[in-house]
Amino acid sequence: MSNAIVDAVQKHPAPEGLKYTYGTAGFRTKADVLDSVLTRVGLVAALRSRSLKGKWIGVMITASHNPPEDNGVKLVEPLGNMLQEEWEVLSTDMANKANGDEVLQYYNEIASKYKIDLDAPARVVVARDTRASGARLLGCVQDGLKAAGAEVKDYGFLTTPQLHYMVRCLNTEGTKDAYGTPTEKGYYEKFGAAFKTALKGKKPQGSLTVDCANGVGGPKLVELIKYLPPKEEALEIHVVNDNVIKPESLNVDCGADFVKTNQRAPPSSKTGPGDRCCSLDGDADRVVFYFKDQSNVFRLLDGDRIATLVASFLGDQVRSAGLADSIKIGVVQTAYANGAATQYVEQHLKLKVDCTPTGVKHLHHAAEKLDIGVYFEANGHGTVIFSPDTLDTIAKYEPKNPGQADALSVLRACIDLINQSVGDALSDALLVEVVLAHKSWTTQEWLSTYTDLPNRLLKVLVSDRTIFKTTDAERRLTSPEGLQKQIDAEVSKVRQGRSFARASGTEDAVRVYAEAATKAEAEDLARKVAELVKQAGSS
Ligand code: G16
Repeated sequence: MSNAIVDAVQKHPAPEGLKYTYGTAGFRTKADVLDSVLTRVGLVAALRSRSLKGKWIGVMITASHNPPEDNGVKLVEPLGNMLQEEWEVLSTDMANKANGDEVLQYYNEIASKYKIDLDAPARVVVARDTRASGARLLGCVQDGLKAAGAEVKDYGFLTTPQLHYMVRCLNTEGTKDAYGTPTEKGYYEKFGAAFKTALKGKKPQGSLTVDCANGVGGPKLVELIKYLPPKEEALEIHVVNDNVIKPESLNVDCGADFVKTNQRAPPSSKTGPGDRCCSLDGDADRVVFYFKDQSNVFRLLDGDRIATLVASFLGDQVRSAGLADSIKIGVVQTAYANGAATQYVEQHLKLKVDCTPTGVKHLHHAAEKLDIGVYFEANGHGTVIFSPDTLDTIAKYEPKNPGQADALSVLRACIDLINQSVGDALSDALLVEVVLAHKSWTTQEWLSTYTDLPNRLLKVLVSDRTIFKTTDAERRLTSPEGLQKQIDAEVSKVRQGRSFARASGTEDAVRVYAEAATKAEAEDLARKVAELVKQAGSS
């Protein structure tokens, strides 16, 4: 095995002078400098599986919302969670070893540090999105996995959440926690059936137009539709921007990131006033909704809105089922959550809000501490997780009257409809449809629950983004020195102002967020903070 590892690593030499980091969502950068990283990730995946006695570990090759020329890779833990932080550090170190001998030495060091039996079985599941570089990078991972002697299941093209689902299913198969059948068909059947049950005969108003960012979500949604109840009885879905034959169109002028960042519909959109639309991102783990109002003004219903809608609905069902005393719901957000959304959850829904740094892993961990944890990033990334005790309570509860029985059956169907291994744009979109159908709400009614504070998100290019260090769930900078004070001074000049800057973990840029009482003030604040960041980043 030792020679095989050295050979595999030498086959994909690391470019000189580059430093790789396992960031917000794994390794992510230009695809043409990733070969060496992918081979080493194969080795780490095999080690991680062996450290967990041969449990299946996932490897997803994707750069999600990034431009077509980027790619990336992330590792998935046995229950579909993001990789443990300790192993992120090991992955970073492994990616930066100079050559085959150093990699082999480090591989053996990890094995001895974690008492890993290198002869034990290693099992790894791989999948990829539709990027042109995906096939080549898959070959690089395969070389690493083969050298490490791992058993490999290659699912071909999947959305990121489908891969998480497969990993969880494979590891729970035949146990009391069995999550589903580990096949694509199994995924569609599970979510399709849950959607039908959760609707309880209610028909969503109008149709839903889904912009698939020209990514893998397109063909997968087309497949999922075959397993949903017929459109005459339930939901009519129009699939747009599903061109995966032209990978250079991925995320270009469409998709969840475009819509959220630019606060407008994809230029190709042909929908009319009141038409309900949503956009997925390149690997279908994020979704945002939107529509044009009667005055043709674009209205965004982002991750914050999905969280408030879902939390209020689940709260209603828990109360109606008679379980309010035993089950508490909480919401987890990041600093990007609109101030008005946070206020609405705390003051109107009367639920607890936690704030964590950006990155699903942080939100997921915080949500795991709650009975029902609703977590969404404003960019549309999120899901709901139910604690084991809560699942047990809901499964065993005997309803006392027909009203309780109804609510309980909706609640149980929602548990199946929500992909609890990770945020899943397809499952989240269906959940939103269920809630709107039950409430008989249009998007306008959903929007009118509260008024967002005007906000602006900017991307600033600097020479070294690593000098931007934060604290307090990324809401304050500790470095470069003095910058936070300057930001505070700008914030104090506008009404209801709030702004922060943080280095992106997926792109080579610093992100600046600002909100204020008016659009003009929010835009001005964002511009000023971006200028301060630019200056600090160039000195
Ligand atoms: C990834 C992460 C998200 C994060 C986003 C942007 O999303 O999974 O948690 O919000 O990147 O992160 P950053 O601001 O650090 O670049 P995706 O959909 O691209 O995988």
